Amino acid sequence: MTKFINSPFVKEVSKITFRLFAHGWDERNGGNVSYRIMPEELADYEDVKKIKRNIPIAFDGKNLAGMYFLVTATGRYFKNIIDFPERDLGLVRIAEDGKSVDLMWGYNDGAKPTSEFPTHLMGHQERLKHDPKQRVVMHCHPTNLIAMTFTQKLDEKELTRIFWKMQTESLVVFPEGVGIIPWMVPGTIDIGKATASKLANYRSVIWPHHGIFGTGETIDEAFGLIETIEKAAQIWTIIQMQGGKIEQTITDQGLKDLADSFGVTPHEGYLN
Ligand code: 2HA
Ligand code: ZN
Repeated sequence: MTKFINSPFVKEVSKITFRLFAHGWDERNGGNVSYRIMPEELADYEDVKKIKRNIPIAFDGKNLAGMYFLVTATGRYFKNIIDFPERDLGLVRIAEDGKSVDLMWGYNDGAKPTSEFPTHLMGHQERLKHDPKQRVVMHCHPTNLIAMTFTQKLDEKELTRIFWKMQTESLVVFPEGVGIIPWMVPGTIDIGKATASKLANYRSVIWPHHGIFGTGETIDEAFGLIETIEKAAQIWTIIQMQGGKIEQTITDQGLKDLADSFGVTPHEGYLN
């Protein structure tokens, strides 16, 4: 029997939150991560068997009852989680009635799940319909991407096409494109619903003037998706700094050839 603090799950989330901070994408308490853990993966950990506390949540998670999530705490700094995982992370199980979670491990100074937990749960619920292996929802504040939400039209097709043309890798990593919601107040059920509705068609959703949500089967996949979108936004930003004049770019035919070669299907209607 081992302690959950030594599990690969706690290590992975501790490391990725520090890396998100180190990128400058999670200032102060910005950002949140939730990671679905399978009950059988918890069998060997002696300290996750008893309910430590019950915490009400502002969302009806009945459809997710019994599921376990390792979740960053509200108000905590991503730079600190790596040093205080048992304080700033919690392993929670969605209670039977869906209106609360049972704390099984962590949050040891009285913390609670992220303010964006309803959005995370709605996001998991939606993505699970499309991918039964869905496990991670990740939110952060990537700098160049946020800047582009001021200067570019908030149009999914237009922004996706810019990102696809900024680097060859983009189309391969997010052939479905990027979803965008209007600016909304964070931490609400409404922003959760809007985000989840976009996750029906996209694995990433941009929150204008705020940040991005990325999803995936693994921490690496969710992070890699966000990283690739932010890299495209960074290249776009540097192009503007170099004067903004485009001498040549990847053509639509080039992107179609790329998609064929990598066996991915670009979002219908996004290429001419
Ligand atoms: O967790 O980033 O959107 C703090 C936030 C809220
Ligand atoms: Zn945020």
